[in-house]
Amino acid sequence: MLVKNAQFKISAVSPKQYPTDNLPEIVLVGKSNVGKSSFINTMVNRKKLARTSSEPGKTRQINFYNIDEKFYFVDLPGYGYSKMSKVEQEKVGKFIEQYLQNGKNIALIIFLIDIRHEPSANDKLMYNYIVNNSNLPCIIIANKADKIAVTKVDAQVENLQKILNPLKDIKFLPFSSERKIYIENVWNSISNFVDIA
Ligand SMILES: Nc1nc2c(ncn2[C@@H]2O[C@H](COP(=O)(O)OP(=O)(O)OP(=O)(O)O)[C@@H](O)[C@H]2O)c(=O)[nH]1
Ligand SMILES: [Mg+2]
Repeated sequence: MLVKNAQFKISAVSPKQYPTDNLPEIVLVGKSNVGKSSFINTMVNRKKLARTSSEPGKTRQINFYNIDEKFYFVDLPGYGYSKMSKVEQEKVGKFIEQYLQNGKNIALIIFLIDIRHEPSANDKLMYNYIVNNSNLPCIIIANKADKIAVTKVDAQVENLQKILNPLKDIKFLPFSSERKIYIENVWNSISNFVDIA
């Protein structure tokens, strides 16, 4: 898919500020620094639509991006950034929880993990919440695939799938914002859940 018009809509800190136009929402969930904001930029082919940083904890609010008036990409703050103050971590945790529990327009959760590492304890908690408790549709992206050899990508994705997902039928896909590869695969997978045509 070729995005024509991606626009920042609002940075929300409370449900009152979420958009009210009822467009479907595709939300990025994952630990801090895993590449959620970069993922949005890569998918819409814009360098700086969503703000990114090599320092974890860049995204502190819930940012909504209107994509061709068809859906929102929703950029959540990441969890598990240990250098963030306890108060700030709790605030971020509350934003995430409120959004996911509120989300009547959530059409798809894109859950990002790092292809190189075994999912963290927080990743496992989040995965469990999404898959077993929330009933929200979900796909898993194993990000930063450029960091391992191309020949090992498929095996590593399978490995992560075995760790997180032994019983469920959930799509796992590799991705790399650095190398801008696997983008079409991800759009195809998204199109199974959201009308993006
Ligand atoms: N090598 C590589 N680096 C990536 C990739 N995606 C993101 N990064 C880098 O990882 C760092 C964090 O990226 P962000 O997109 O800001 O991560 P985030 O998940 O939005 O982080 P928070 O906003 O803190 O939750 C940046 O330095 C990115 O350039 C990728 O696919 N490959
Ligand atoms: Mg971010």
